[in-house]
Amino acid sequence: MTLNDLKNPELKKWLQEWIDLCTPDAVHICDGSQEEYDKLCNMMVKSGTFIKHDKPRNSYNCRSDISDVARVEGRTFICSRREADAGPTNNWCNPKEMRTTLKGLFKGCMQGRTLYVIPFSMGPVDSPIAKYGIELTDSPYVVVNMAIMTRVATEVLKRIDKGTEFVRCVHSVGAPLAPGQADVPWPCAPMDKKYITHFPETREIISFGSGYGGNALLGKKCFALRIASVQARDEGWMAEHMLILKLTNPKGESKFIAAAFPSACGKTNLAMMRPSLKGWKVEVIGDDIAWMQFDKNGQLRAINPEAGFFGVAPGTSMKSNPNAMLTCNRGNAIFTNTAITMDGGVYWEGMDKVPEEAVDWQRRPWKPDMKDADGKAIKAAHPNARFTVPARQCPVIAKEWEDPAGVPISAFLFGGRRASVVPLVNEALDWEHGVFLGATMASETTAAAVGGVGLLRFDPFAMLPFCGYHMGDYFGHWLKIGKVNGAKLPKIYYVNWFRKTPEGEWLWPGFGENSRVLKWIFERVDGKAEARTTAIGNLPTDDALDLKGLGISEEHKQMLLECDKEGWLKVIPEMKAHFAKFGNRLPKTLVRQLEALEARLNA
Ligand code: TSX
Ligand code: MN
Repeated sequence: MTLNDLKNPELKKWLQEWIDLCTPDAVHICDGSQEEYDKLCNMMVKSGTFIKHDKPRNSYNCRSDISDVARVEGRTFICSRREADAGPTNNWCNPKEMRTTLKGLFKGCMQGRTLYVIPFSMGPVDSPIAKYGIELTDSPYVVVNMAIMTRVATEVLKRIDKGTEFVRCVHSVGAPLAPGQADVPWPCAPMDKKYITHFPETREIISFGSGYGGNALLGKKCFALRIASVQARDEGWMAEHMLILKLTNPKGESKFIAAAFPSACGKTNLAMMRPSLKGWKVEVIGDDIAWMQFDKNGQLRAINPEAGFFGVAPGTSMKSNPNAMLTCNRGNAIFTNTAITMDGGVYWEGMDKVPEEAVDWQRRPWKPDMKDADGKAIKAAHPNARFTVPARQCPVIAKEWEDPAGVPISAFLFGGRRASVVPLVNEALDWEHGVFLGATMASETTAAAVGGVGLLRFDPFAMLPFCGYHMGDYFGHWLKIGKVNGAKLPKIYYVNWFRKTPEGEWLWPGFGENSRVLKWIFERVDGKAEARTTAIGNLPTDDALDLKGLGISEEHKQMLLECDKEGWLKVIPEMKAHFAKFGNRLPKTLVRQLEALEARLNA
């Protein structure tokens, strides 16, 4: 398809305005074909942006600029008309003012480059839950990553041309080339010129200056969470930062579970876990985002709007996540900011076998014993190094993963990293209590984080950096979902794989052993497994949790499954301070939930 084939005047006007502003040397409309993917990858190999791996097959390595390695929350903006609508946890900018700033930055920004037009679908093209977008970008790295992470297709552009609604996404690395100027492997703009901007009222995303992940692959965090959360609020559905897994018991009965965790809790690991319990099976639908709607029968159904995994590489190993490793080993992967071994393979910290020698993510020779000036071990891969791989090649991808109708959700899991107080698993007393659990999700801070060790960092619903509107209103939306007529509401659970003994030993083995917790949840949903109601929620009774063969002592089991009233009472003031941030947009229901919890703990 060419620009001349397009009929939709609004679409043509939008495209032409950006082409005129950015003045690229060429315009290429992407069709999402394998041919196009291979061509662009070869081009990037020639230009020095990509290095082809000898293994896995058909895979590439890419090293970013050392200043462009992660999402930049400080440069991320919600440009709603009213500041109050962005809420206290987002950066806000007046949309008119931001458009003026961006116009200045985008003027001539694609000189010497090609503008790629990427028509993409978030979700299976025929799904009623799916939505379309078009990303304009001057980054071929973005094109090939979008080809893995979304469904790029001419069919999508045809539908948009016929009038189907779409989200307008514009991206530039912000590094125009003067005539004759040589390019660099990873062009980008300095930090003070990076802008990741969202215009929720007009469903637009405009991103300048960064080529990395969530800043540049606009279908993911920008669209599927920030813009989609606003669409979901307005249209009565849910756009959540959740994995979706399929859990099958030894009888062959299956349930689908969606789960939200803050970062560093092993969300991708859980999504494709190998259960230790015999006869139980976990398969993956998605590892990051869930879009959910109630069907005619009041059943909540979820799709994974993505088509690939953009996973954190360091820490991923045959021990922590064999299925992610096998997905990567099947090839067709892009590795960003990992190290390269001397035999042309890939390496990152935590991988099972440490090579004697490698080239690190900054293209320097690397050996395992190398230390920096402070005596700290030099890492081969950047801690935020990533693999981009197609979901379809995961050995445990569920057969329903592209079902346009979505999968029926039976339970929501929330969680956090908590060394004390929070039990292994806790069932919400009802929907509103479950929303309270989601709204008070938190992890303990580590030494590296500001504020010191042991304080709570709240990340309600794991959505704090990803909600496109006021978080108080977002809590309200969850409460409203609980009142949908005829809705079959999923049960809600709070899990904590990270309990430690006072001596600092892990109390729970985690990983595949988490299937024991999933089994209890499965059976609770069926009204079978037993629980006792406590001040904080429903906890497994003494023998309800299957701990056979684990060798956990009675004392440790008590610690994992106790309601630590004193510990909880100490956390209440932190919860109150957390809630206070949302001012008068905090639903009164949640204030009442907190008061009721305090009263139950004091009873
Ligand atoms: O992903 C993790 N999960 C979920 C797995 C399905 N991790 C890694 C977190 C960082 C991303 C975990 N780490 C989990 C877990 O359940 N639990 C722990 C803590 C832990 C670490 C090591 C051990 C045990 C627990 N090792 C041994 O006991 C030998
Ligand atoms: Mn995520």
